Amino acid sequence: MMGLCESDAGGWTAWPPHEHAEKREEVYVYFNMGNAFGVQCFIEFTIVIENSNIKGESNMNLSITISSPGSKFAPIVLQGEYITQIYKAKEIGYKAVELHIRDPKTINHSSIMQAIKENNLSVSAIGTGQAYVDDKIYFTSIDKKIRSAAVQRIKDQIDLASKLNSKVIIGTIKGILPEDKNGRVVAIERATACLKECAEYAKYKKVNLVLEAINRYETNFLNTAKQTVEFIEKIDSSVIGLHLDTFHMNIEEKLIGQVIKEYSSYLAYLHFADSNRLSPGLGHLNFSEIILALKEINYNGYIGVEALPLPDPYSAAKQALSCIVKLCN
Ligand code: LER
Ligand code: MN
Repeated sequence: MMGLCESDAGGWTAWPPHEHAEKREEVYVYFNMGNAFGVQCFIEFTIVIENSNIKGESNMNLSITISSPGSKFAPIVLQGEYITQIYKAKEIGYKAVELHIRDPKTINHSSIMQAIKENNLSVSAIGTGQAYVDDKIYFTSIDKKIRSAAVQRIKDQIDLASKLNSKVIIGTIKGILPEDKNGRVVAIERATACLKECAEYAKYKKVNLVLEAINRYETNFLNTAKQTVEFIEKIDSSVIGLHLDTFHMNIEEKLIGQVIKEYSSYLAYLHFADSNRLSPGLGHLNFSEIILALKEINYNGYIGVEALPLPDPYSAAKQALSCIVKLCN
């Protein structure tokens, strides 16, 4: 689509309604904008992932979490406007990013894809927890409208993931369970139906979902690797894998390395944070044992650093990278 757009100074707008390369390529020429004029081009492209392995014998890939500002969800290392943070991730030395997005319909896909491409980065996964934390939508809700909104949100994330060639994390959006036994059974059935619908759509879009085990202080639904794997088996979809997070495992599991090995055939994604949710090496988790277990199972998926941005985002991101690279070598 092409357009000639007459406007005022600073008024970048085009008519008829445009979509910034969601479905078509577009070119606009802006004129009569004071002493400025502009040419704007949008072109659809898909990001092709190149493997970005940490040096050493292992085949592990490290990714850093990024989210837009203003979310109540705290353990994200790089917070702020996506494009700036993408450049920062590259500058610090990461080859992949994990993007936490509240609602993909409210962000500019093309400019994010452009920044990812310019920096030769991969997108390991899209984090979806903000939908639960900030918008209160989740799969176990008693309210059909809330459940449908949660499913639709994940479908929108799947659409974006198919362009970014990334996975979609199903974490806190799965929700919580009521206390009574019957209520729990019904809530699990609701979550099952929601996840099945998302999985079917993901399969159609050739996107993989990863289901995260989260500790008991954040949810009472799927806390351990065992519970999560049993649920994955029940859903019975080829596109859902197990997502483990060392911070949650430290609370829920007896031996982290052993659990990684036990469920290796399901393991599709990892979050790394230390016992205190700081970057690896700043708490008391035994990351050499964890890396050893990952090497033993020949894990070749991504490890997303999902840690608090402390003492500051730059130091937290650097600390995680140097700690893990050192342990992998
Ligand atoms: C929640 O604590 C968490 O670990 C996130 O990855 C959830 O999406
Ligand atoms: Mn996590």
